[in-house]
Amino acid sequence: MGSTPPVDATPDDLPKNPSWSLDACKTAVEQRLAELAPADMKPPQALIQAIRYTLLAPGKRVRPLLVLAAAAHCGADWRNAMDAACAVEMVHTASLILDDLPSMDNADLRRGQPTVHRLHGEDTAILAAIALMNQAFATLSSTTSVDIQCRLRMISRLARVIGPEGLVAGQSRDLRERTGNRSLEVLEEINRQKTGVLFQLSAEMGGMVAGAAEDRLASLRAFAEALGQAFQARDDLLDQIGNPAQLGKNTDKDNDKANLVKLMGEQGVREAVHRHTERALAALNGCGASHTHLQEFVRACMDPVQTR
Ligand code: GRG
Repeated sequence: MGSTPPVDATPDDLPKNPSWSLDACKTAVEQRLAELAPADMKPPQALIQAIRYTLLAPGKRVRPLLVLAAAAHCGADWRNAMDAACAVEMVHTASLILDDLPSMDNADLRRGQPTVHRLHGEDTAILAAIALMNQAFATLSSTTSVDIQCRLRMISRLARVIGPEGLVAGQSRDLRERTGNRSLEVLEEINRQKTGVLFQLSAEMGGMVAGAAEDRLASLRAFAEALGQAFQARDDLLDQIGNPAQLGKNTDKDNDKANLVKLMGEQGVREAVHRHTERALAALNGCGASHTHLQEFVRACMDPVQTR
């Protein structure tokens, strides 16, 4: 398997990652995504255009950067985690396409451009989402930068995370349990299923690529669970106070459902974002590594919430 470090290596024993920076990683992710979804793929042109239109649109790339930061945190060369990072971004992009459909959030703006179904039709949007999900599995199964056991573990985790007990469950509950009094516990459980599970998977995959031991994977999962709560709370707040031109997506989509802002007020959500972020960073303590990569990642993806 080439450069995956031994399981018992500590990050400080290992060579430093080559030219680590979030900007360099983001550029590399976008280049690799374009290679993994090339314009000359065989499927019908309309489908390829829809896939590339949404996958290569200017997303923040939070989840793939988390995969790479977690891999670097555990001492791996982040480039070995690139295909895993792209697989997660494909699944996340598929989830955005589906979330935007008329039968779900009925959105017309995403990543600063018209949603896929508005531009390419609902049929093509659904097929593009299915294609992206399967492309994610194909990418993980054929990556050459990790060994077969690691590939199988990642594939198995991905299947579980997006399946009926994960992402799909979170979305279904969010849509079906919109009204009435949703307690903080219920909202946080839905947010964990809707957002936290992909964050956890991202951090865990980075650790797996690095050959991290189970205790380190557990601390990465705890870190990412808390960060997922912070990120979703921040997203809920931006839905209420952000502006579509800045965010590149529709706002006020949560108005008809019980949500964190209604439950806690703006200030309460800001405090929750802070609390969960601190909890995330605390989860890394005691795992014996320096947290530079993940701290930098947290700073970048949790920048202070903008207001109108
Ligand atoms: C099985 C792939 C699949 C999905 C089915 C539709 C669905 C279930 C889940 C959608 C869940 C969802 C939309 C959660 C919201 C997550 C969230 C905070 C999205 C915004 O993420 P950003 O801000 O967006 O990282 P960009 O565009 O920057 O990537």
